[in-house]
Amino acid sequence: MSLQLFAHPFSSYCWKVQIPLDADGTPYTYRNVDPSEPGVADELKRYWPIGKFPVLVDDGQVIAETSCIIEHLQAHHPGPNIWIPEGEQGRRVRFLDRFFDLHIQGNMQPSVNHALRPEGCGDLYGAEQGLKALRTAYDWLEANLPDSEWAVGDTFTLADCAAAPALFYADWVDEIGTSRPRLKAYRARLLAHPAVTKSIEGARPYRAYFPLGAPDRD
Ligand SMILES: N[C@@H](CCC(=O)N[C@@H](CS)C(=O)NCC(=O)O)C(=O)O
Repeated sequence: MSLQLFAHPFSSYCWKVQIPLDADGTPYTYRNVDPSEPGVADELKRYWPIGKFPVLVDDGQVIAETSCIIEHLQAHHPGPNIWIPEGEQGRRVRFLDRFFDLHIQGNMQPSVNHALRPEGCGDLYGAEQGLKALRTAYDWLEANLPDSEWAVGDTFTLADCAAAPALFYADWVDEIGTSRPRLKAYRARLLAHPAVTKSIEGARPYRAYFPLGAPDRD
C-alpha cells in the first residue's frame, strides 16, 4: 500500500483529509506543495491538472475532492472510525459536510481573496456579501447544532472533519463571538480533538500566509 497526500499544511481543505488519516492512524507520505519544496506542486499538476489540493494518490490512482477522498479512505483503508455512517445519520453527515464547505468555507473565502489580491484588484462588495452570508450560516448552526458532542451524535464523522478547518479559519475572518455559545463551544471541542490539534500545530509555521492576521487566541 502506498498513499501519497499532496497537500499544504496551512490549507483548510488539506486539514479536512489529514484529520481522518491521522485519527485512523493510516500511514501516508505527506507531499508538501509549499514553494519551499521544489517540484512537488508540478508533480501534483501532472496527477491533477486542476491543481487544487489536497489530492490523494493511492498506488497510482488519483483521488481529488476532499469528501470523495474521505469516502475512498473509508472504502479502501478503513480504520477505527466510521466517517460516513449508513442511513439517516449518514445523510445528515453528508448534508453537514456540504454545509461547512459551501456556507462556511465558501463565504469566508471572498474576504480572504479580497485581502490577498493586488491593490485595485480586490472585490470588496463580494467580500461583504460573503460576510453577511457567513453570519447567516453561523446563526443557522447556532440554532441547529445538536446537544451531542459532535455534529451528528457522539461519533466524530466526515461532518466534523469539514467543520474543524472551516470554523477554525472562519473565526479568524469573522469572530463567532459570545452571542453564539453553542457554535463557539463546538469549535473549541473540535480544536481540542488530537487529530485537529496536529493539523493546527503543523500549520503554525505558515501563519504569516494568512492575510487577515493570525489572532494569538488559537
Ligand atoms: N472542493 C475542493 C476545494 C479544494 C481547494 O479549494 N483547495 C485550495 C486549498 S485550501 C486550493 O487548492 N487552493 C489553491 C488554488 O485554488 O489554486 C475540495 O474539497 O477538495
